[in-house]
Amino acid sequence: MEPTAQSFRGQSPSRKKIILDCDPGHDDAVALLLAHGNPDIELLAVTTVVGNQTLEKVTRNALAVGTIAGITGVPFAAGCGRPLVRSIETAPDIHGDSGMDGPALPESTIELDPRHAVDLIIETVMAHEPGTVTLVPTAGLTNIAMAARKEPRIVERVKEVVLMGGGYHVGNWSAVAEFNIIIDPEAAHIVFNEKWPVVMVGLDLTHQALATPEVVEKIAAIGTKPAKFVTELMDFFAHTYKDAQGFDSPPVHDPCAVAYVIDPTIVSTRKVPVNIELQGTLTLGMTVADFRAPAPADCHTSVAVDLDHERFWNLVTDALVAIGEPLGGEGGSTANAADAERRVPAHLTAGGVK
Ligand code: PIR
Ligand code: CA
Repeated sequence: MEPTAQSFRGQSPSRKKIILDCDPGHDDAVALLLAHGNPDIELLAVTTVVGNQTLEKVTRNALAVGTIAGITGVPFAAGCGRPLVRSIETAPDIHGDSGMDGPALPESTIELDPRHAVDLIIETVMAHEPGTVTLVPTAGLTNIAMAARKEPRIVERVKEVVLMGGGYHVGNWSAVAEFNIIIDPEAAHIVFNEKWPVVMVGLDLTHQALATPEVVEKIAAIGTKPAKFVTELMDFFAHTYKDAQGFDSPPVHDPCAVAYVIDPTIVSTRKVPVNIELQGTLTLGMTVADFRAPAPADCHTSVAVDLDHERFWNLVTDALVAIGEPLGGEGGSTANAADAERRVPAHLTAGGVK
């Protein structure tokens, strides 16, 4: 079995293989840095989808984070530029006009893979042994739903889907709905109703992952450029989260899903049926979780409940220490920005998805 890609630590059969499907996004950036810097994760691919900002912007941001972290040999591909049914809804009040406002972003030295993210996800899952690839979506579920529909065999082949989204008692985009679910509820309905194991790392859990001043100080003390980049991200995120949602410290949602994959003892879960509300007038996009005992024998969904805050942030700081100072990485792609411009996949520029 030949992995299609490897991250900077080389191959190891014991590492957990993941595909990160994201919309960077301040917290997506931290998720990507954690996935790259942690020795127990093998990052097979990074895919992007419209969400916090347009597909074009979040893709640029993903490449910039990959460049800062020195990621080489991992394909980055752009996916869907709009949700399945609804019109595009972005989150500039939280993530700014660029989708990742705050730090200055470098020109990317990573060349975007020409494949559509949906095809890259399918090809990557099908190229690995059954039960070895975990999907980690940290954005709307459009790409994942499309992949399941285009190649249904991935559903039994994927090890599990560990997604950041939803909330069994909390909403952030309506009284009862979370952003990643409500921006494409039909896609979420598809993903939650396929019979693969789904772990919902929702707001109930991620609102415990606060970047407190002590956490940010610890990150700043690392003193490297990627660590400084994270403190600048957190500074912007703290201000918008205070203004828009009244939080004293911002919740850093997306790396919680990666942390669960690395060490499930950091995130406790409960097995409960979850479905997505598509009809409600007040409750569209709600992740309806049924906590009545006992859970049915065929229950394939679980929800994240409690976070070990200290061990979670230790994973993040350890990953940043492991990454060190890279910007662009060594021995990686030599593509310059003008080359990258010429090689932008057609689906990223065509059809009004900007
Ligand atoms: C965070 C997000 C969107 C809106 C708000 N208010 C806060 C993004 C994050 O990137 C995360 O994946 C998820 N969506 C949290 O709702
Ligand atoms: Ca996200």
